[in-house]
Amino acid sequence: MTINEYRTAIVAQLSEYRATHSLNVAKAAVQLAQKYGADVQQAEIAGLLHDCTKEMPAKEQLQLLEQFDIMITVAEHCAHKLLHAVTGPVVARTEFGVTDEAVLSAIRYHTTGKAGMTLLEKIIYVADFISEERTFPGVEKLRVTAFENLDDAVFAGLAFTLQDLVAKGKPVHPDTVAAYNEQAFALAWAKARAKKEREDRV
Ligand code: DGI
Ligand code: FE
Ligand code: FE
Repeated sequence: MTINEYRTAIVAQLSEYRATHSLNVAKAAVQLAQKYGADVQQAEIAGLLHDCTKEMPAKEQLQLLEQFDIMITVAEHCAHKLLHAVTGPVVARTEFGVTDEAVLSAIRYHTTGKAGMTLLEKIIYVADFISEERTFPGVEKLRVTAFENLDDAVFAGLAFTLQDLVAKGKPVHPDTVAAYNEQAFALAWAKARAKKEREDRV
């Protein structure tokens, strides 16, 4: 399928709100890909398709996963909002004919993130946050950060999600925790080393 065909199919398949969101995420993903030297076409396709199963009823998504022998964990069982990231790549592959594993993986981890994200995965994770129609407090600052330092934007997104989930007493997916800790430990480690170097100098 061409990019235009993906776009038409997504607009036909999703509600007006979700289609607009998908077009906006694709647009932000393209801009981020240009800024950070990622493949623009992969970014656009992943952006367009990232929420392709978001409006499929949970029951149908669970059936689809059973049909394809895909295991989910207690986290997805307890939070059905997480299912669309697991079923998204299945539908992207079977209905949209996407075979590019990098694109499929960006769809797979767009909701939780994970430790060791690729550039494309980071771009889709951040594009989903800064998408034009988003209005949450702090989105303007995140839009600026996204084009200054992608890792900082990923970290801010993860921290925002964590705070929101914890405030509501909801379970946090282990991939979200791992993604957050990867950067949190790296920052803490860098700080500890800098402190030691300062101390060693005197
Ligand atoms: O699909 P979108 O609305 O565009 O955005 P998304 O795929 O990031 O989904 C966001 C929803 O998923 C939001 O309601 C928070 C929820 N979510 C994200 N990470 C986690 C999570 N829910 C749980 N329980 N645990 C997580 O780690
Ligand atoms: Fe999503
Ligand atoms: Fe989304």
